Amino acid sequence: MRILLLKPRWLVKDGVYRFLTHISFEPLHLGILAALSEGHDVTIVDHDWDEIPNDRDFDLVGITATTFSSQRAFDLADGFRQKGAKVVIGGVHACLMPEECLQHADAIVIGEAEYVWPQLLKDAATGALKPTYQQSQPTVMDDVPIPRRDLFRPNPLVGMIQATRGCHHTCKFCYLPHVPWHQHRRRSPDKVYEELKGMKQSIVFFVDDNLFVDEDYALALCEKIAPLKKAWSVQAPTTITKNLRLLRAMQKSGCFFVQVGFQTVHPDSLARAGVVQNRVETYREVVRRFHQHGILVQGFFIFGFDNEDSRIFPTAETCIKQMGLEDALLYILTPYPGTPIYDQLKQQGRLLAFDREKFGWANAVFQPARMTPQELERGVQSTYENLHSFFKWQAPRRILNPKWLPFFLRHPRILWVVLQALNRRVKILRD
Ligand code: B12
Ligand code: SF4
Repeated sequence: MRILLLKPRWLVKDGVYRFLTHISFEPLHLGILAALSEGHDVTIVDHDWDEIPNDRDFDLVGITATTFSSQRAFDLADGFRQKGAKVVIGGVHACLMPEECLQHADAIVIGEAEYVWPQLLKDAATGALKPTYQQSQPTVMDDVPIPRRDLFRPNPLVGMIQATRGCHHTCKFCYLPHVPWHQHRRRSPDKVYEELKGMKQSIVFFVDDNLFVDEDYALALCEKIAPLKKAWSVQAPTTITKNLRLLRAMQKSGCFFVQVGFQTVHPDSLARAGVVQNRVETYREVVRRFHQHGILVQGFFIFGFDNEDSRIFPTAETCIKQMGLEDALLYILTPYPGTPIYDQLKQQGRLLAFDREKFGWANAVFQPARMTPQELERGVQSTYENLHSFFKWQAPRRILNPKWLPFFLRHPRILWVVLQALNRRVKILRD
């Protein structure tokens, strides 16, 4: 069969990530599906960077959908079905809203795909597609094939890789704790080493939900990959900074940058969000310990919890400035179907009807308890602007610091991305 695997556009104009035009994130999910499609003619298209191949015919089109890209996924699915292709939708949105996805697809895959995709292909080839496919058990990580990176557009700067899936935390805004495949699963360090060795990029980003659930595993992984001398980055929880041995191993193996989900600077918000692993009073120390080990830190912060009024913005700004971070990404709480926060807001009649493009954590899609939606958006926008100039003035000191200058000189393209980030303009407010 001629198969098209398609990722709809993610990046939005003036969005938080728009400045990352020099990093084309590799669509790992599509690369994995391609690796499981032996014997078929497979094309991968990432609409953030590639054109939709409307001039070609395909027998089967597989589309990955997140909540915020779901409308674009449906439009593409409808178009391909009109042209006669069979369409399969998978990805996080297919597991959160299967019925909705089925209205635009001949079949959907709920959750992980490793064990059902080969059967789905056989069914498609014989005209016997079933509407729904779902694995009876979570994927064993050593069964995940190496993604077909040869089908990705050339991406010399940053490669993506996954060592683990799942997370043991229960943040109330996250869908992961509520799906059957949430438990933490690990690939053997040997397999990760082999995949990493085959990647041509010298900088890699681990896309794991939470690589550090088992700190002994994380330590073993760092020790295994250290000889490859890759520079790597990952999302990391605040809790690992208690483990100095692990931090040292991360440093020695090339970790240069972590994104940390501090989530909020307000203890009441942490409690409401179910983020039991964070303590506001430790934030400065958390950043300091990463820095001690040569690791740069970007913080994630969410605004809009029910205890917050507009005083949260100056409080957060002051706290974030004192933390010593290199950068911060600010998000507006976004209730995704399948999360307790969504259920609560729905029950209270506080969900506002908005198109799916607004579900990218940059718009108020619900009625906040102590602010208007506009106050919430304006507050995040102005905090962004204030912090942006703060980080911009701090950056030269960091870049020229003897701890990090050699790294930037070795990786001038990363320096270029940092400079782009410093010039980014984030637009939260609605047009
Ligand atoms: C890397 C990443 C990013 C990167 C880039 C991603 C990219 N363009 O490729 C960046 C940093 C840019 C990013 C940004 C955002 N992200 Co993000 N990101 C991820 C992350 C960590 C990894 C994605 C990945 O590669 N996974 C590895 C693959 C192999 O796993 P998978 O996608 O689950 O695929 C499996 C199955 O789902 C299935 N499958 C998937 N697609 C398909 C398609 C078909 C046809 C089939 C059959 C099966 C199938 O098969 C795969 C193998 O089993 C995920 C979390 C995660 N660990 O998945 C979040 C995640 C996708 N991001 C999310 C969000 C919300 C965002 C942001 C909106 C904000 C934020 N909070 O970060 C922004 C949006 C950007 C924008 N609009 O400007 C959410 C989406 C939730 C939702 N309901 O839609 C996730 C799930 C995180 C979470 N826990 O909530 N992100
Ligand atoms: S730590 Fe991250 S992945 Fe784990 S439940 Fe919380 S938000 Fe989800």
